[in-house]
Amino acid sequence: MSWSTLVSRTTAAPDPAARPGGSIRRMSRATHLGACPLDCPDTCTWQLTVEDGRAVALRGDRDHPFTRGALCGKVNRYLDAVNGPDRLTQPMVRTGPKGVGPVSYRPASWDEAVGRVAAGLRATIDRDGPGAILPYYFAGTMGHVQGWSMGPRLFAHLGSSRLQTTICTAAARAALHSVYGGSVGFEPESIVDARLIVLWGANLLSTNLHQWPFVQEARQRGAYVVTIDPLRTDTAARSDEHVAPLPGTDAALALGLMRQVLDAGGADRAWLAAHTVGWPELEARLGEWPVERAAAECGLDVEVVRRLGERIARTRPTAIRVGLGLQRHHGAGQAIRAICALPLVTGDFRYPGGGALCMTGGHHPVNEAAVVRPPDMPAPPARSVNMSRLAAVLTGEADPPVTSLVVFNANPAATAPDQTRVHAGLRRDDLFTVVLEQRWTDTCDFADVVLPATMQPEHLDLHSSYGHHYTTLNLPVTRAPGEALPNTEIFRRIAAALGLDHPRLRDSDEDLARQLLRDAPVSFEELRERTYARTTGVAVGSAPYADGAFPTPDGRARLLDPRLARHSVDPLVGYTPPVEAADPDLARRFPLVLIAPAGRFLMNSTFASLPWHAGRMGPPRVHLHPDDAAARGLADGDAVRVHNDRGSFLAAVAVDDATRLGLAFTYKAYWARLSPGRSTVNAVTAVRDTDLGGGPTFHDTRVEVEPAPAELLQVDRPQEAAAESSTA
Ligand SMILES: Nc1nc2c(c(=O)[nH]1)N[C@H]1C(S)=C(S)[C@@H](COP(=O)(O)OP(=O)(O)OC[C@H]3O[C@@H](n4cnc5c(=O)[nH]c(N)nc54)[C@H](O)[C@@H]3O)O[C@H]1N2
Ligand SMILES: Nc1nc2c(c(=O)[nH]1)N[C@H]1C(S)=C(S)[C@@H](COP(=O)(O)OP(=O)(O)OC[C@H]3O[C@@H](n4cnc5c(=O)[nH]c(N)nc54)[C@H](O)[C@@H]3O)O[C@H]1N2
Ligand code: SF4
Ligand SMILES: [Mo]
Repeated sequence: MSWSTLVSRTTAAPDPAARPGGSIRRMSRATHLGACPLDCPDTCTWQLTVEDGRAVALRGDRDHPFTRGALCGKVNRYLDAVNGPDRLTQPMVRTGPKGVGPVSYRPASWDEAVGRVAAGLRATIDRDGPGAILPYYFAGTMGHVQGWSMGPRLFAHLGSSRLQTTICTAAARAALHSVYGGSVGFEPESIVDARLIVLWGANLLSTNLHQWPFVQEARQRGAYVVTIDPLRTDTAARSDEHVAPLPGTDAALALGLMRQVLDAGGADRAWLAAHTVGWPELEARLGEWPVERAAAECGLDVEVVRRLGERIARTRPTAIRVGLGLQRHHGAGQAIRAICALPLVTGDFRYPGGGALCMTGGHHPVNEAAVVRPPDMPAPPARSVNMSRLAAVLTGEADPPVTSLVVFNANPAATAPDQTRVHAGLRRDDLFTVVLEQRWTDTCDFADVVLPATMQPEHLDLHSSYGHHYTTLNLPVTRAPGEALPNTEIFRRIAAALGLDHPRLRDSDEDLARQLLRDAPVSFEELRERTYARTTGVAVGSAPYADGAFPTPDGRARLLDPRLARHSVDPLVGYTPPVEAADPDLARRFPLVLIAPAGRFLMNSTFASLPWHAGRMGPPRVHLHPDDAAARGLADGDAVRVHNDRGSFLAAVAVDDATRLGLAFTYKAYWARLSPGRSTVNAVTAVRDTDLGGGPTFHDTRVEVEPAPAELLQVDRPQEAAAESSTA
């Protein structure tokens, strides 16, 4: 590996001159390598320039083999978030009603705040048992240390409810586990060798930017690129072909394509016989899936499906990059299974650049389970609670009820489905809520105690990636603002205040990183020297499953999986239709299907309050096909209320032929407290599980839009947000 001589290795501790009250008073300037912490498959290595303890410049690291230099637009402005005037710098305790905002809070010392947290948790334990405590966390940082170690460890030791972390990839994980034995697939850098690339429900230019140059390289070598997406995204527009199925019908499309491959003589029978189970059963089922049926189910022209099937049948290698957005429908498990089955039928895993890839996580040997539940630390049995059901859990579904909620690395008041009920649950008087945050979010509005957390330049973390094969170490190199502390340290303090004295609850961040790396082919020391390393044992450009050897017990991929019958899922690869989209009665009342994919300048709800990012996103909009807008007498910019039986949100109409007739879209993860009417798209999304994995169904939603008075779009922005904008 080559290194830029301009880049100094980072040290574990910040420059002494940077410490508040430090006695050395000289100006220091150094550039350090670190990792972008965001929930993005790319996990970029970055170069952070620090001057006198403060982060002053950020750029991509050109030497990184996958991310190769440029950061994305939103993270080019990451220092707005780090150095923003709105960073939380002190613990805050509630003095007024819930749901109002910072006016209901006063600053407190760490001792007082942590004392309150311990007392609140202790009251729940004494009254309702430890299972009535629910930790709620997700991928605000993808870091294993600040995300998935000390916090979950503390709650496991207490016997709190165990969080099923389903909000994003549960259906895909379950499906990948069923078919391939884990979250594995083709080697992402090998895509340059593909002759046909299918970007299936994946908007690379917004959400997996650094895969795109590899796709372009393949194209220069003659590859043809097809995007399968109900919307003409930028990625679709820049592909050679765009296929726009109805949302939630991907399994039907995959079955039709497999049938066409079979009819065209493109099935690799020898490879199927050697390396899969269930091919005879699937072949029989494909008899029921002529392209005409698939096309009708997907709302596509028969010739489009036939031609794509023929192209796949004759093109080796074909690489299918599977996005995460397509799994936010009820039939997601079957959809991902069927898509993953397609390259098994064609034998594509035989070739570098062939096969399917949804997530690379299953290749990385990071030892998370053993860090959360170390063998030498007691962890009583506990019930599981599905995070995607938070609205229901907080409003009656949980028995016994949840009476303490500890939120970190997540903003469920904005991002969880059925927002009206989420907010009602969070408002409960008998719920004690603690939020660890970097800035004041929607969820902070409902907290009893808000604790200020550090950001990436200020803490240690370890990142594997779900889009490539490198693991990156990030060391603290700047001083945190005010009294902000790393999540890990906050949990160590809470454990101590609770009187818990197990030594595992005192492990340092470096201890945790070493434990996480126990099974990895790279040591903490090596990473401290090199920042990142390839950690999966899969060579660049290789075909890891050319000879089968999938991580299933017998090494075979599964087209038939009898274990799924336990979950009432068809053991054979097949099709589960969406729920709301396919409901004719509901369609009469709510004629529009609504999806809410990722916005380019946000990262879920992270950045939604920052002036630059909010400015690039613009106000919430609902994009309607021109004929849908015309049928309702709506013009571009008109104010509408988007509603169904669960709730509503206000938005401006964007008349947009990037979508199909009957399909509306908006971008996910605006903040309610900064939105007109204080609600977002998640006011209309449902608590409903995917067929496999218990994931959410954000895109399986029906709505209607109706005109609203224009003045309702004027947001009464809370004071602190207004102050922030004026500094832009
Ligand atoms: N800029 C930015 N990047 C992000 C995020 C962000 O919010 N902003 N979020 C991050 C997170 S948490 C995740 S999980 C990933 C998500 O990464 P992606 O999966 O790439 O992102 P999405 O935009 O959710 O969905 C991708 C595409 O799927 C399409 N889609 C929706 N329903 C269907 C369907 O039924 N079938 C098909 N074929 N396509 C469908 C959408 O129109 C969308 O264009 O991105 C990560 N990266
Ligand atoms: N309608 C709709 N809703 C969706 C989706 C959709 O497609 N449509 N997508 C869903 C998906 S894919 C996902 S992954 C979820 C994501 O939803 P969330 O998990 O809620 O993610 P974010 O909104 O990014 O919120 C993360 C928060 O963590 C904080 N944070 C970051 N790092 C740290 C840290 O080190 N310490 C602490 N204490 N806090 C930190 C950030 O400031 C931020 O407020 O949203 C889901 N919601
Ligand atoms: S969000 Fe993704 S693309 Fe952007 S800098 Fe972070 S890892 Fe790279
Ligand atoms: Mo996600």
